[in-house]
Amino acid sequence: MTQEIRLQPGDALIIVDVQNDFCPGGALAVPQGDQVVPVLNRWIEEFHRRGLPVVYTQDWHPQGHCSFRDQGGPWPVHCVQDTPGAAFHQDLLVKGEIFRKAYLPEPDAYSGMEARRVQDGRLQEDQPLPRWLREQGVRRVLVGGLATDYCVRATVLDALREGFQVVVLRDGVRAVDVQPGDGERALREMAEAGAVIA
Ligand code: VGL
Ligand code: ZN
Repeated sequence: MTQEIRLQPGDALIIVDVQNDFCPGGALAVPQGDQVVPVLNRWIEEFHRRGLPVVYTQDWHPQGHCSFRDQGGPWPVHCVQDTPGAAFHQDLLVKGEIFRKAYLPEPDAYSGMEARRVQDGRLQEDQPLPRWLREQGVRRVLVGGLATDYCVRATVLDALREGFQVVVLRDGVRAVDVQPGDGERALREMAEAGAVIA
């Protein structure tokens, strides 16, 4: 089901993992991952115009992270802390709070709801994203970014469990599709869990 979205007070925008390693040329490239950037930039500007919060998550792994193949994990080395691969795509408008996840050697964390706020360059263990959102009076989150079938999916399902209303920005997400159809299946799963696919 697709629906038109009217922004209102209590809305926040979550930009999930729009990082170089998830874009074409990156270590774990999502096909057409960079195509979310212009779409999300329009949403970011609209949120700023309305004075609504925009937050960004980053996959932020130490070297030797448990999700890497050389450690027995499923993924190539990607999004290593303070490397160009972990940086945001250069065309993404970055103006808002940054939250980082999976920053310890283990476990892995796909969900942005497990991310912690970065303040003055330092990660604040006691500021998980859901708490910060509640403190801002956020009731509904709009979610876009990478990848539909991993971190977007996990972020959306967790946000619903945390009690937020969730809208997935369909044009603003792309899937890894390790198996063909993973992205479409993830969208269906998110819709069945209560997310609006816009
Ligand atoms: C992600 C695979 C590994 C994601 C992160 O951001 O979707 N996918 N780490
Ligand atoms: Zn990762």
